[in-house]
Amino acid sequence: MGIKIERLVLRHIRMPLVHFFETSFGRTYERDIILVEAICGDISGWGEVTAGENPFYNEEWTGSIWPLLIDYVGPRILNHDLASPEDVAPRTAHIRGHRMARGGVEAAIWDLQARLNNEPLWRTIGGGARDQIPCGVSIGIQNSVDELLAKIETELADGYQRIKMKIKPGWDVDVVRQVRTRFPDIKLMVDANSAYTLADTNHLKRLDEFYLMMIEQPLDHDEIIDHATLQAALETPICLDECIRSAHHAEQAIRLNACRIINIKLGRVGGFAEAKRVHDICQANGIPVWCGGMLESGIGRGHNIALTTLPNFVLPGDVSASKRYWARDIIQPPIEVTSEGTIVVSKCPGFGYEIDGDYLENLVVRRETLM
Ligand code: OSB
Ligand code: MG
Repeated sequence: MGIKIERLVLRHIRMPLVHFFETSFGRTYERDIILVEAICGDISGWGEVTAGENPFYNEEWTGSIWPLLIDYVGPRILNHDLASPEDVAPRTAHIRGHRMARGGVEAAIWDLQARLNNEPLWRTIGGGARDQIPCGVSIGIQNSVDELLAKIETELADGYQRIKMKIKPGWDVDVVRQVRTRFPDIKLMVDANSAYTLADTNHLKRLDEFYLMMIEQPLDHDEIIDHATLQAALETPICLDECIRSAHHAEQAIRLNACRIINIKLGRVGGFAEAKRVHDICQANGIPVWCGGMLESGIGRGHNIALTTLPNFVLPGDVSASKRYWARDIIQPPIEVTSEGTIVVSKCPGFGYEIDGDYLENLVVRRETLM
């Protein structure tokens, strides 16, 4: 039972965050998100492009997504007979990079397939290993250590199972020490978003005394080999994020011992088909994975929940409640976290939540229908 995409509706929406989010590469106050609605007959599937507002996490940004989808991805996907959503990625594989743009369309078509099958997305992608997913939070760089400590306190009170804090040169060892002193027993990790080089090896070794679960992406965004050198010098496990854009990268990083954990992001690897391949390679090699976040709206968040039901997502991910990001989310009901720090996986068709269509339309800054 194949699918033919008759229309792709692109919406660029703008949503203010309830609190700014700061990483080593900058601060975000407001999200500019591109949503993809893939239409077949009277059924719509929804996807979210997870690129940021600037090309600082990777090379993609909201501004690159729009022309890429209109000029390259749309024409290669529309009105073709697709035997399954697995056929979407190969049709755009000769486009270099731009995995988030391609992945947003791919995810929309998986969601469409799930809705055509009248089943939850997690079933369509072959997940379903758990009916609740373990959740952590990613806490940005704050204006003061006191603010960071207060935020951690609030997140722990809400039940979250692990705390990730962002670090950068000047906001690292001393801040982590204060967090560890105050919270000696929590599951704690750090994420550097590529802010260091091998010249910082001795400095990064000082983090070993804090028995962190992992240090995420300390070195350059496309540098697997230096991570292997650093991992050999550190006790703390390295987790790769930015470096892993494909299953092939995962295989190379594992072969070189460049990391002991991998963060899988749907957009970064170009969609569900590649995310599953990364998952499978990690599983076969005893490398645990968790689902990363890109400050998604409820649509991308719903996709992340489905992804996290694959068996090797054994560590708490950066998939957390809607209210941590948005005064009002674009889905109904908003995503909530239990007092045990889990999200109960929806059994509704598709990604499991309703689009709040009226509210969504209020947020649209531009729209384009491709057919
Ligand atoms: O490196 O994981 C990251 C947000 C934007 C860009 C990169 C990252 C992040 C996060 C936020 O850590 C995770 C989330 O809460 O969505
Ligand atoms: Mg990261």
